[in-house]
Amino acid sequence: MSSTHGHEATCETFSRQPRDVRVAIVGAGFSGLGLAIQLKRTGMNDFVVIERAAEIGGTWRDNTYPGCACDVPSHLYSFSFAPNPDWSRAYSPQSEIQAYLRDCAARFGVVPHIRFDEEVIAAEWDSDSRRWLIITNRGRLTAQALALGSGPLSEPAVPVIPGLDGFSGTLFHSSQWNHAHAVGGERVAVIGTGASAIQVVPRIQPLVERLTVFQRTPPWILPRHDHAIPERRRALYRALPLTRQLERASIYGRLEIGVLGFVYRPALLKRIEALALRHLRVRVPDAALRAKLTPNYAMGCKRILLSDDFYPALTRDNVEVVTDRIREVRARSVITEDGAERPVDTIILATGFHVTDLPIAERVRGRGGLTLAHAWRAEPRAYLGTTVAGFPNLFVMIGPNTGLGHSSMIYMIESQLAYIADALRLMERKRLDAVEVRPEAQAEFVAEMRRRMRPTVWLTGCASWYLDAGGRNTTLWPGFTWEYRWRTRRFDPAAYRLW
Ligand code: N01
Repeated sequence: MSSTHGHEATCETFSRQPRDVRVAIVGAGFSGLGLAIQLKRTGMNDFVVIERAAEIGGTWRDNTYPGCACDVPSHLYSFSFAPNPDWSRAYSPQSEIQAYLRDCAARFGVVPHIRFDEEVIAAEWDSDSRRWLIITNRGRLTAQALALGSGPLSEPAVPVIPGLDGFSGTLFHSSQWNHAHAVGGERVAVIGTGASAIQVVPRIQPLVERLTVFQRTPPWILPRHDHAIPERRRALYRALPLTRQLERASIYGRLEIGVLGFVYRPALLKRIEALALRHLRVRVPDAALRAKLTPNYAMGCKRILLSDDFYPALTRDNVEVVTDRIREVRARSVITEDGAERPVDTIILATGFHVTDLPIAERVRGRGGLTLAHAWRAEPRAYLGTTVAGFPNLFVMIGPNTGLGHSSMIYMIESQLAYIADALRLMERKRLDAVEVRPEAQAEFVAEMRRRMRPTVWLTGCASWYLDAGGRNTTLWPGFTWEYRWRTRRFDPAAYRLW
């Protein structure tokens, strides 16, 4: 394993922290904090959360770009065990979600367990001691179980564009917004038209001199209908919690209907396509611009986006939508395949994340020293998206095939929390050192995922970050979320080697 840097300098701090714990959790975002809270609620205190940043929140800490907000209604995009009657809007802004997470961490007493500014450099399963040996930039610790809560949206994907390195203006990724730099009055390029870009563009358009949006694939966009939640309604939620629960249940039910179209009958989405096309027609009167923005693939194949202000922003005089491929970036301009050169002062990469090639997988070694990245070189695989053959006592939060395109990831995360906590309880009860999913149980699950993926809209021919390098959808859960909840309600020892 690689050596740590800065180890001596931080030895004193490190010596005050536990060297051996029952559970080490990587990341203090929704899933890592959720697991910490779950452990705390079930009376388990012997755990640490290793967080490389100085603050909690994961993707909701990192993404501070103008307009950043959730595209799932917040009454569902929150922990069921920590309801918040005070969400200010139907779709909460980033700052409110991060404040919510901070509040949850404090309320459930998990903050003292978090080791901030500490990054996992390597983690290796030691078969002799039957523990994970974890090396961080601050030293080393051992743990019986390792839970990866580092998430699929933590590593920005930087596109490979010739000359990008030599750009002499300002360049940053949407998830690393440069707040020290004001884009007002500048010529700005936004590369990408995904969930992040469509939130950024309407916010910066009124400020900049010229905005060039480089679009590779037009997204399907539906109206968002965001609105403030009036104080009297919030007061009702506070006074009568049942009303808030009903609101949550109704959002859940409404979104879950989408599964019928995404998974079972993609043809059903045709009706929704008509709504999206109408939205486009109403918002974009110019036929040439509309043609550029009209998707040529089945709706739902890529994530459906929600926005009321993206299309109107694109119709403004200072905005140009460019669909020609980018050929190269020069010191102060972007050149497209047709040879056109557009001068720019700032380039914003709204180009997404490393989702199916998680960098943390390079750092985790299971039995026999095999890295998770190596085990996943053909495709990411995990039983119930959570446990991996060859990696005892490893739990992957938001692992392969647990993602959603239609509803709240917090629901899936909570399903995993119950499963992991139950596994840990069983280990305690039966005095087990380790649990490791049987390869055949994992293979059966993977085969099931592949089979169930076949009729879905996600495999109808578009390129998307749902797909891995081999074109398989190893990202999404191909079914109703309540089925996943049911299957993870209890740890199932029959699928595991226990020792
Ligand atoms: O990233 P994306 P994102 N040249 O991968 C384009 C979540 N999220 O940051 O479609 C030119 O969706 C790429 O083009 P194409 C949510 O789960 C949630 O926007 O691949 N363009 C695409 O347009 C979301 O899905 C919220 O052809 C290039 C864009 O960049 C996920 O985060 C809010 C390119 C990337 O879109 C990621 O969203 C925001 C290149 N070389 C985000 N490479 C919520 O509200 C890529 N692109 C919960």
